[in-house]
Amino acid sequence: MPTFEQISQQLDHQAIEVPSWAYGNSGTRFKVFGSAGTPRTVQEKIADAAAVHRFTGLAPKVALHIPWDKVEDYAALTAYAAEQGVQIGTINSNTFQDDDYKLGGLTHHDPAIRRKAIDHHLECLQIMDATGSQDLKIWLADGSNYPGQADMRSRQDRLAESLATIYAELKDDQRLVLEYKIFEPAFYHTDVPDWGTALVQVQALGEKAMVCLDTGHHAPSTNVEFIVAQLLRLGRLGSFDFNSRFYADDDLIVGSADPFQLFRIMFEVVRGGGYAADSGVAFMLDQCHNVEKKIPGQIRSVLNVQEMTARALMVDTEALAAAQQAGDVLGAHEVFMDAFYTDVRPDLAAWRESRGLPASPMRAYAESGYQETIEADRVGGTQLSW
Ligand code: PSV
Ligand code: MN
Ligand code: MN
Repeated sequence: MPTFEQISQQLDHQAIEVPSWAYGNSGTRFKVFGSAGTPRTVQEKIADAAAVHRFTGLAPKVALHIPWDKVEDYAALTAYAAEQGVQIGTINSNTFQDDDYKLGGLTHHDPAIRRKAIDHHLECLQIMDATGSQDLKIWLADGSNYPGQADMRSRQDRLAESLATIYAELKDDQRLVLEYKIFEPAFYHTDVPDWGTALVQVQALGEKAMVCLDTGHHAPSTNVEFIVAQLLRLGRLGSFDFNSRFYADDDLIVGSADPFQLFRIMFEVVRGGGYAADSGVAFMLDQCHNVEKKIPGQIRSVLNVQEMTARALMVDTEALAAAQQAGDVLGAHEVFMDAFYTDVRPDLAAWRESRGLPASPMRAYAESGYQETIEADRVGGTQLSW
């Protein structure tokens, strides 16, 4: 097995994009709990995202969600982010909170509603021009609750047409990334429920259209790393929305429910070339911190991704290939598990120190006083939800 020393340089270029909405208050449909220090402005969300980067060196970009993060002046917001030491990353559209979209957005039977949803995406593209963002990420709540309610097939055609209209406006260096999700808020059918549908739709658009894999968006027991392998193989894995789940789209801290799954995913990412610095795969988090503190929640998340990446890089691929070739079932499995069971935490602490970062970002954050400062300062105004 390679030593940590042998793989450590490959950790240098790791970059994880954090979601602005992780710093706002969130909850379930039962209750959204307020919490001290929660941002009241988009700038405060960006400042918190920048704190995650300062303590970990792992999170140089923050993704925005429009209209949650709508501002007057995006050039000024971009400059503010740069002052804080981060960049604005993916722009996420939102067609799921407006009454007009009750029966759908890009798939709606009424051309006027479809036009409104398309125009929202064109506005997102303009924001990307101002922020220098590369990706427009589209997740649709579109679907239906009852058999017979909607014509599923014509909705696919309308979706293709709407996406093509948006795609036509992309600049050369911009991408459209389509995210699928099995269900919720629609409970009978969803218009982009799976990677197959997302793939078919993006392949019809062109080279600049990719698929986003949110780890919480599959049926229980789905082999998610197989989907990773397949999308990478086809050159269509645009991004991840990392989180973990016990039941459905729980949006818990990535690597908390199933670290082994995260390891398996990162192994396929490395195996398929998705970890290369120029792979084009954006590694984002899509999480909510309903009961835990948000900034440490994000720090824990990026550290979990780093830890499983290090372990995945340590798989002895030569020994693995040899065992596979020899048909040595348990030998191959053992090679794989050896890397998973390797505790890289002390090595990662030393790696951080050698790069001027705190050995324990969690402890350094707790001792920094940042949390106390924001809790004292951010009184008045309205705490942001998502
Ligand atoms: C939908 O469940 C989703 O995963 C999409 O990425 C949305 O943009 C995001 O959650 C909002 O939290
Ligand atoms: Mn998501
Ligand atoms: Mn989700």
